[in-house]
Amino acid sequence: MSESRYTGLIGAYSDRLPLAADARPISLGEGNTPLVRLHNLTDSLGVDVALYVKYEGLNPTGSFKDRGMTVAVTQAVAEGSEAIICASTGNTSASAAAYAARAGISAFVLIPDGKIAMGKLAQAIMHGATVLQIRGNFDDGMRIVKEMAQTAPVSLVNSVNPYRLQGQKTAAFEICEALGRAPDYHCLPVGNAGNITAYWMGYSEMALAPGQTGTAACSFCQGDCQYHQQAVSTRPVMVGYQASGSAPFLRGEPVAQPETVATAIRIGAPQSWSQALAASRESGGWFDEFTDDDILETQWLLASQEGVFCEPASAVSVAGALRDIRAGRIEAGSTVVCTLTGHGLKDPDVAQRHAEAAVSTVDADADSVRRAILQRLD
Ligand code: AN7
Repeated sequence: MSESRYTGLIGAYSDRLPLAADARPISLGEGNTPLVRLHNLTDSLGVDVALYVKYEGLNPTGSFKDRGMTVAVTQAVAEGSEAIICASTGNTSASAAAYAARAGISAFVLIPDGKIAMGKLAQAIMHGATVLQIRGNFDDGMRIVKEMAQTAPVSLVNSVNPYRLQGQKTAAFEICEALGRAPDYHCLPVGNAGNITAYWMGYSEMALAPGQTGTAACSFCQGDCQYHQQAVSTRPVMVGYQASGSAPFLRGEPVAQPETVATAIRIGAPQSWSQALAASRESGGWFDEFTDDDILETQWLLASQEGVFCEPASAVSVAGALRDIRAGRIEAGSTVVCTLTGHGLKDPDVAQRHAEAAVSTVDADADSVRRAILQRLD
């Protein structure tokens, strides 16, 4: 008898992933993340838009990278690989390290000097990866690991590995299943541009060709869930947002010295450049950019008004959606999904910038604490 409990993406979507049937799934139960509607933010804007976040920070290592990593590492192990390598701004290295540990193989991760969030480095270390901090940025690291994959016995698990994008496309499946349709707009942060490429692939596979009939395949039910009978016939407009200091898609060319507080997307030469442009063009989408201040303000807004804590890079998707909703570029009545790519706990340093204003020290007696409560509620 097959297991009915959720066992991760490969269990849920084996029919839509290019893995051999006898490949041993390397899984930590990734995927199946919540789609959370942001009522508070849209109510306070007074707009009639159904705004959702796909909370990918709730994956096993705290980011969307786990979706790609389960498939890439499963394939690497099936091919007999005993070591994986990646360059990373942090989340890919955390995920690669965890899945390598799970598989019982080695992980080598190249990270930019001093520019990755503390939580991500802690993960790579705890999962036993060999961490190589290079005197250079992510783009330098990317160049080197591509060469290593040719000249050393290591499998490359950055998103240039097609199995990564295959895994990541499943987030689009889950969104269609949860909504019973594709959203009108999908907003997400763009760094190396793998994820926007993967979502577009997922939505495209989900959509039925014009004139075709059928149902959206729902893998979690036996054909009797409320959404099962609805056909997914459309694809969303894909909107990509970048940090102003690291915005090659806005500049129209690679950025030599990318900078941003959102270190996850501090990337100047995206590897999936042409695929991301194609997704944008085919879907009628666009790119836009945000300053570090805009990004941090939106991160704070999400955490303090919706209870959703994401890392700075992730907040750029909601910053973008809110701006475009306010401007009417995303019109009233739309259904909008933003991907929150990573958990806020990844980068505690950024959060602590708010700590001075939020923490007050009082004496350890009931009167002092009551006074503080009443003062705050006044
Ligand atoms: C939280 O970990 O590239 O456009 O090396 O960690 O698919 O690159 C991270 C990327 C967005 C951008 N949000 O996604 C890495 C890395 C978070 C991220 C992105 C990343 P892509």
